[in-house]
Amino acid sequence: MANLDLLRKRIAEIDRDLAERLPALTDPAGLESFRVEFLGRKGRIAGLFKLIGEIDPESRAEAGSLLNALKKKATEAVAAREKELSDVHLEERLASERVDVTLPGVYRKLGHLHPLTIVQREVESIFMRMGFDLATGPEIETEYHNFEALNIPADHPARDEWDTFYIDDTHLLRPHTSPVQIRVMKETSPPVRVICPGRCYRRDAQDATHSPVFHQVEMLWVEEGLSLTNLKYVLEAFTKEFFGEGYEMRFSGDFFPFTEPSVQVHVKAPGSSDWLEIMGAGMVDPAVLTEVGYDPEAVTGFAFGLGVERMAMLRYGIGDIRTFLTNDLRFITQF
Ligand code: FA5
Repeated sequence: MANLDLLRKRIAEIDRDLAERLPALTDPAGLESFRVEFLGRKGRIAGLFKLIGEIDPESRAEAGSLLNALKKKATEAVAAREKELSDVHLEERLASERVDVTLPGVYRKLGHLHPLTIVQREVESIFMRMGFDLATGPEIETEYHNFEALNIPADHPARDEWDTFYIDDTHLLRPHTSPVQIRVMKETSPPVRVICPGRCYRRDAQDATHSPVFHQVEMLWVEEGLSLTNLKYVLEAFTKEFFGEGYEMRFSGDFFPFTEPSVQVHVKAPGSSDWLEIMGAGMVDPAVLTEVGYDPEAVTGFAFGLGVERMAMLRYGIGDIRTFLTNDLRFITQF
């Protein structure tokens, strides 16, 4: 036969267990089995409620209120511990996932243009501001555009220098951008004012100023009444704008089958004693104008073929053309 004293004893036990065991629980699963043990339908507190029927009738009301108080206290204690655990968990997560927004970000270094691209684009933009159009032609060129149309027949000694890498019997990697002149003139009637940038290939042995693969920018201007004086003016205006003050330019006679007269242009950097050849140029040969269907009595023209690598060497003070091609980051990141 249960009595109130016995019940009080059991309640005190549960009270003690609550006080001792609850704070030791650290994970949600442990807390849940604790809850089931004490507050579940078959739990220890429910078991005490079952005893009420065995208690003296006059003490049952008191027993009921004692047990209700216990149940309330246990429910609140479990809920409080549950909240504590989730707070601790949250703090741990916050600590481990902490982001210091004041740290510098992780960023990918942006690349930049190759010095040859920078130079080529600058040459283009100078001439485009002077009213020139841009034109391009194929790197695999026909013998006709590369030689015959440029007044270089099969037996002409000038072929030796420009006979390069043949793809088949009639196609070769172009050794200069001059064939683009032919393509442009065949498609348009005068006046013509174009620049034609592009890659060229030669049998040249590699040295400090020669590379078997290099870049040229071709310039062509055909109109009524143009003379060598106009060519000289254009070249002087261009080199002055490209290099700025202090650079010197020198013209000397040369020979190209497709220009008459022909000149070569050298430039010297300030403080340097070395002249570097940057281009071949001249008045377009009447034979070339005739070949493309122009009337050499009505129009005259001039052209040049400019070496992009040489321009970059002069501009940046680079002594060896090979540095453009070696992909050495110590060099390339300086631009
Ligand atoms: C020519 O290629 C002519 N087509 C230029 C021309 C065009 C003359 C229009 C008249 C009218 P040349 O072979 O000199 O000419 O080459 C011109 C420029 O290209 C040279 O001054 C040089 O700056 C550059 N060049 C030539 N060969 C190489 C090479 N192997 N490596 C680097 N640059 C080169």
